[in-house]
Amino acid sequence: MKELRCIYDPLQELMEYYGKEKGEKRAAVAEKDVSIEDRLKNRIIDGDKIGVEKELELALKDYSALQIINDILLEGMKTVGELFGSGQMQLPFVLQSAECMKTCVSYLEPYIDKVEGESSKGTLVLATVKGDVHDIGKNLVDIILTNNGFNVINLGIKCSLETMLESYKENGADAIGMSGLLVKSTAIMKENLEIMNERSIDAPVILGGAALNKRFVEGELREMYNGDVYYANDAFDGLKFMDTIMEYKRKGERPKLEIYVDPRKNEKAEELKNEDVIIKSSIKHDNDIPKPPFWGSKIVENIPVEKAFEYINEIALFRGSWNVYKDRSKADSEYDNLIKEEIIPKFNELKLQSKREQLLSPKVIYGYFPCKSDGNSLTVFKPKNISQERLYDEWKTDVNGTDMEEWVTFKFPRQNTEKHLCISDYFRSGESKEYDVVPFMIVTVGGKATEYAQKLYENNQYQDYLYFHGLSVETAEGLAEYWHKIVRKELGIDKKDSNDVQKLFQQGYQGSRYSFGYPACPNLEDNKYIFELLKPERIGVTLTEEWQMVPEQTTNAIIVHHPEAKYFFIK
Ligand code: B1M
Repeated sequence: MKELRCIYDPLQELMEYYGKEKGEKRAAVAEKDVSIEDRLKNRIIDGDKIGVEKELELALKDYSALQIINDILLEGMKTVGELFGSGQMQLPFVLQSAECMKTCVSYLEPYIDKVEGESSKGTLVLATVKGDVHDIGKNLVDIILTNNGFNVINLGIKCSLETMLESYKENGADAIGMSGLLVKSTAIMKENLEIMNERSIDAPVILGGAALNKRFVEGELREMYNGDVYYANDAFDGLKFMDTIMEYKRKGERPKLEIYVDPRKNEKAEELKNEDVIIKSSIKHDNDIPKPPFWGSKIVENIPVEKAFEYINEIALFRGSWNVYKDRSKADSEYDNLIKEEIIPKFNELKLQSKREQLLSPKVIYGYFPCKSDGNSLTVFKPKNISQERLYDEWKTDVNGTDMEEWVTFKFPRQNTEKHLCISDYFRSGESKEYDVVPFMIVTVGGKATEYAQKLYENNQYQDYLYFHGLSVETAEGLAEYWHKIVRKELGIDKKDSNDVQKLFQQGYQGSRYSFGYPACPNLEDNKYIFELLKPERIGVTLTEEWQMVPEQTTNAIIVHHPEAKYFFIK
């Protein structure tokens, strides 16, 4: 029996590991001594869906389908939420519970008596806002809410406010959930709330996503929006706020929500006073300019996916994407065992599957370009009168002996505190006789990866979805790390490269790789200039109207060879 379980559901083992004490106790108690209610509840907590139909059949003798869902299974999900909230349960296992819940509900659905009426606890219209292609955050919210008894109308990505409002009205929904990964998306959310104000729509709104914070949502937005607006840090916050919204709806009242006041507000005002003072950094220009192997750009395909795997940052994957953290209440050794016995094997299994089924196909487009800086700007040059066809290829020319013209100019922000750094400072200025060299790259593993992740989600394979999606995006980042290494080698500046891959993640090399949208060059719109320089449509990468790249498993960078270049923040 145990072997059968392993075939169908290998992670059952992990649940046993994870809930050791509970598991041991249960093993000691014969099945017949545990009530059917507790058995079902435990099934949900353990995420153990194999063969659950038998228990559901048994329960149907005493309860209606709706009673089973609302009074037994949802109680189990409530415990799951509490375990997650207290840090005792990790996200992949929450998703396993949600999968079990989904299996039970699908089994019970035909038994739900139509006259029992609306079975959901409330309805949320959920979408990723205009211009933003980020799917997974919103989908996790959908999974958690749906499997906790709410009806979620998931409108997908890049969703206009019009579509959300139409759906809200049409479905008589109780709230709107907006999600977004980008800083720009936070501005779109604000704009959406302003439009809703203008139209006297005061639907409760829940906002979530990487670039948001409580200060912005429950301070600034709560102050301006005529309805109620909540900041959800994670999917369970979304659940909590839906419960609040429904509770007040039943009472026919509005909650008294406090406006969040930022305790650092005055400090910030002080900082801003200095904003106009521009002082240059003291970056020296006595470094050698490396000689690139070619000028112009080049496409590289057929890169073995294992090369990108070698440069995956496991901490970013396990903790960041898979959300597997060390629980404060457990010993380090338990977490280490979990990583060693379950997470690493999962990682290895997924890498093999991805290679076997060719789910990830690394592609790179990169190039070396002549450039000169001027204050905060960096101008990239191209040979005069070059044809479009030759422009997007290797130029086979010595740029210092050729007539060149300006092509693209980046304007970078400068730190107004600390060292007054600006990316352009790392390059030779216009006064220099020689051109400096700036490499740019766009790397992707996407396309099929996006489709496969979507398929897992649609098949309700929630845990696999989280695992695969995480692997795919971190492989894109690994590919960028790997290609940055190639560029250092080609430029002959790889002498300082650490042999320890872990140290590469902390910039154990000469120079720096900056991605647009990150703190040293926060302007995501500059992606359009990289697109002009590299034309990545040639490897299937496109740009949305809000400057995000499709497929999502894609990243880009400007590479700086200067020995003093390291990451820095523009506040
Ligand atoms: Co990058 N990235 N990235 N990235 N990336 C961010 C988003 C960024 C915030 C990092 C930073 O600056 N510190 C930054 C955006 C800032 C900006 O807009 N300027 C950024 C950038 C700049 C970029 C690129 C543009 C860099 C470049 O190449 N120039 C590039 C863009 C890619 C593209 O256009 N396709 C890029 C690339 C990548 C990778 C491919 C390497 C990878 C995958 C991206 C992806 O998943 N699409 C990646 C990653 C992994 C991140 C971080 C580290 C993690 C994002 C993530 O997947 N989180 C991120 C920084 C961070 O968040 N710490 C960052 C996991 C996901 C499940 O969480 O979506 O937040 P999240 O959803 C949560 C909650 O927020 C909440 O519940 C969810 C589940 O708990 N929630 C809701 C979300 N929506 C909700 C709605 C609700 C309720 C709750 O309503 C009811």
